[in-house]
Amino acid sequence: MIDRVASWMRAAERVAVLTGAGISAESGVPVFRGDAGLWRQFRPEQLATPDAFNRQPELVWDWYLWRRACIAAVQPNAGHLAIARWQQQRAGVALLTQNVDGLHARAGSAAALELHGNLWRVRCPAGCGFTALDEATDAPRTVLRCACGSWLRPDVVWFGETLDAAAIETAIGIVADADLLMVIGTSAVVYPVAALPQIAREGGARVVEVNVEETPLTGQADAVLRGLAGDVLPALWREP
Ligand code: BV8
Repeated sequence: MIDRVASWMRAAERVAVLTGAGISAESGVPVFRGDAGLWRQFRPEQLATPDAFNRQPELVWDWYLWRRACIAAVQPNAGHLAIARWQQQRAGVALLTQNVDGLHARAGSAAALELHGNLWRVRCPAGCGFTALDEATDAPRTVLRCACGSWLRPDVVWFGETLDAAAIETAIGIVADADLLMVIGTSAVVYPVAALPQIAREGGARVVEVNVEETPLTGQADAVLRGLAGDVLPALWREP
């Protein structure tokens, strides 16, 4: 199946790549719906919400600063690096990610459409326009309030919040126009991103799932590569 998908990649003019938390798992970044250590008593749906932030901004910031420290301590893995190589070595590869960890950029991917934002960026929710992109270091951000007095927030899309309209429109255009969609390391349950593979299929694309376990997408995929992204992805493309 690897060889068949590799031949699809070579033949495809436009390849869309959609990643989720699973591509960062081998770097050591806890996935969402697994056993995420000290945060296991919380579900992301409880903390990654505007309501949680409005009620307990310190708790939500503790979670994001903990995640920042986890991410700052790790490196991109072979899966991230393989995708960056695809983008460097051939034309027509568009990268969409649900991840907010910034690891695709650190792996050398020039353009990753970050559909759920980026936890290294903060913004003022009170509309004063302040925003800042912090260095991916383990030095915790200490300024959590805006000069205008409001709490700053991580510039990510929380549950119950709509995605940036331009970003999701761009993503829909990319997958609708793709010949091949690679869906890597996502449980395919979070909408509206989880609707993208169906849009790709309706546009005539082949859909390939790379995952260590079955997901709601598995039955709809044209090919399933069951394995670690860090093992599977490098095998899919050899420099011509
Ligand atoms: C929206 C940013 C309009 C924050 C995230 C009821 C009320 C309100 C909303 C809803 C509702 N019902 C449904 C919704 C919509 C909701 C939703 O889909 N909920 C789900 C849980 C049912 N969506 C939203 O709210 C979205 N907005 O719809 O607005 C609206 C408004 C109001 C009401 C209705 C609609 C906003 C969604 C964005 C939320 N923000 N993150 C942050 O990260 O801090 S989502 C979060 O989950 C991350 O972005 C993450 O990327 C994303 C998806 O998770 P995955 O990436 O798939 O990660 P997961 O751990 O789940 O899976 C990892 C996979 O990798 C697994 O399959 C595993 O097997 C695999 N894997 C592991 N290791 C490897 C591997 N694969 C390969 N190799 C490996 N080594």
